[in-house]
Amino acid sequence: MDSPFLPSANADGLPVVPMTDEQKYVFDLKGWLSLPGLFCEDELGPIREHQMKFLTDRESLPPEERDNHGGPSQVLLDHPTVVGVLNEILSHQALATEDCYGFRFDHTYTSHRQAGHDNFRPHGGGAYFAFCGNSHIYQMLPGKVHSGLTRVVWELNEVGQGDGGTMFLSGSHKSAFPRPEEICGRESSLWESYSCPAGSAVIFTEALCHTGTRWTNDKRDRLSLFTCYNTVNAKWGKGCPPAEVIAALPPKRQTLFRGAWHGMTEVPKINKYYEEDNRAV
Ligand SMILES: O=C(O)CCC(=O)C(=O)O
Repeated sequence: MDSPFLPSANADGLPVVPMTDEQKYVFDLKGWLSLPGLFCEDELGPIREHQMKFLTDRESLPPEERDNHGGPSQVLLDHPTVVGVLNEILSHQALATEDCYGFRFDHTYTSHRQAGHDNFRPHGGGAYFAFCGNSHIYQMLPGKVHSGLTRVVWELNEVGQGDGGTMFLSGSHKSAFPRPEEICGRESSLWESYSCPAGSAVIFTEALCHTGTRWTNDKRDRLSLFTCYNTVNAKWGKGCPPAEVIAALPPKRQTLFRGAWHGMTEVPKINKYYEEDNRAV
């Protein structure tokens, strides 16, 4: 299926996979979408190794790999299926070209959790009614949505039913009422989650109420990246990978790290490029 969106290939030249109509409907209805099994075991090995070194022995990595998304983990940034989703729900096509993404990286963190680790702290929801400076927004017109600040969770290990993946109050990105006391605990049946093989992505709008929970699997740790993207002219989280990390990426991937501004006319006055002096802070 051809897509009207640019770019049509990722930084490695792999064709972008457009969202299906079913995925669009589910994402708009629920506020989140799971994309199972995007990377296979052979591909995941070097990524896991890089993540664990980054967490526990950072100095052992060469400087250009000292970032969550450096070295072997850079392919997580613009997997063709994830780009297809971000092109549809986030991209501002006025700033997209075949060589430049229409959205930006915002911030990320890696989380390594063993059995008993608990991150239950529901937050967000109702952000259909938020103003733009909040970034946690959700907008829609018939046939088109805009997800605002958008989180891509990469599950590098398998997540089984009940293991403790991220939980969502599906539909709460559009909820008009405050969340009542009865729906504050983790026992509410309204919480939804997922199980997935290693190498899956789960994408959600930060306009949605969501939370971590207790990781229960004592045979398998949770190893996840929580990477956020935003519109080109907005940034929520502080910071950007070091310049030497970005310099080692292919040019199209570098455009994810350009400064947070829009501009107009021709490059360099319109923000359709990355250079070291056009790097986000
Ligand atoms: O811990 C999790 O599974 C979810 C994390 C979370 O809520 C967040 O990053 O905003």
